[in-house]
Amino acid sequence: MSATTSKHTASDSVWTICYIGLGSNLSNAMGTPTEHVQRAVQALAAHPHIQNVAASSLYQSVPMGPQDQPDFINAAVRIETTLSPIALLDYCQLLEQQAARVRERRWGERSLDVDILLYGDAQINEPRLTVPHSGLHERNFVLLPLKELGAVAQIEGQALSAHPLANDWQGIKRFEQT
Ligand code: ROI
Repeated sequence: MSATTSKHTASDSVWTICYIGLGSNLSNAMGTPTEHVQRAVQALAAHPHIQNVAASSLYQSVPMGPQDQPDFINAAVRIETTLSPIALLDYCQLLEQQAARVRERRWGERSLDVDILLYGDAQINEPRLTVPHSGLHERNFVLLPLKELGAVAQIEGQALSAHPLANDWQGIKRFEQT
């Protein structure tokens, strides 16, 4: 988005750079995994308090957790927002509901996960929200799209770009639409 079409105005409060993780491995009446993820990116960009949205490629990854479920479609999104962390979380959870998310088994299939991975350099430990996201450092399906977006962060004391899992392509590939 160019400066002239940016939603930023001088009277706005601070725009914080955030990274959001998206994942889906379940089709339902609302769409396929790819559609769930792409619709979430569009809905983030449409929010009046979110601007300059950049999405990574789509990735196809083997499930972490029970193996008797379909591969996931994963992506990460870089946004700038004036929303507070909890207001952003509320919006992420609304997007999950709009994808008709139902909780089946633990670590099982889901139509859409929308997770706040990083919120500026904030460290948040609240009942509803942990940032940086607690699983971030052990998931290459999160770290690879984050690295593609040029995210700069310390993950468990190590630069994201140098993190072994952020360079590990085992079980994950870029998703090519057919
Ligand atoms: N596995 C993969 N590959 N991608 C995900 O997004 C994902 N999300 C989850 C669990 C069930 C832990 N496994 C995943 O929530």
